[in-house]
Amino acid sequence: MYFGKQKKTHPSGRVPPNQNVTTSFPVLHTGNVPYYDDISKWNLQIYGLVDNPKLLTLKELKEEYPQSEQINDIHCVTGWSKLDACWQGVKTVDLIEGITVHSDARYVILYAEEGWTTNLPIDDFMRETTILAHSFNNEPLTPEHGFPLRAVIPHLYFWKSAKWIRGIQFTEHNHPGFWERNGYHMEGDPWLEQRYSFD
Ligand SMILES: Nc1nc2c(c(=O)[nH]1)N[C@H]1C(S)=C(S)[C@@H](COP(=O)(O)O)O[C@H]1N2
Ligand SMILES: [Mo]
Repeated sequence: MYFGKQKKTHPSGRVPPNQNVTTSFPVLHTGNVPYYDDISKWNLQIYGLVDNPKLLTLKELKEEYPQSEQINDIHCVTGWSKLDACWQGVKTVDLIEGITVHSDARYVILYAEEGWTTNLPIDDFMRETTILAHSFNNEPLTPEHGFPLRAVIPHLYFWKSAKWIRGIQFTEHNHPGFWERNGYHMEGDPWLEQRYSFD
């Protein structure tokens, strides 16, 4: 007989263990919500182990890349899940078209405003479902939810989904980001409950 901790599961099968579905959209982050005087000065830097690093403006991202919609479920490590979140933006598979990533690149570091970072394996970043979103429900992201651009990596806990993203670095080695240095998991698969690195 098994006397271990009982896992709470959701009848739909869509919700990872020990998560509760919310219909609201909680705001969660450390640090300040950035304010932009002149959004034309904003840019996204793509660099590291690539042949051709890029510096993209918001206008370029919206006008020169295929625009996609992704409807997905998001799961925060603190226990809330939100089903059918609807994002518009550029999928990472489309973003990377025309960029040659070196074969020794195995990880991606996402940089946000105020030096916040998170890290993940390149395969997770490059999944078909990963999107850099500028809009939610067809409206520009609100400042609290990441305006002007955030990552959405739905199959990992939501802390990997950097709001206010400014940089994407391809690296050979894994560098723990902000929450990862504070005990969160290097990978963060909600179905495996990879919440903390000492699990
Ligand atoms: N730049 C930045 N991005 C971040 C965070 C942060 O502290 N800074 N927190 C993460 C965490 S823990 C969560 S749960 C989600 C929350 O996104 P939301 O506020 O849009 O719900 O953002 C993630 N992205
Ligand atoms: Mo979170």
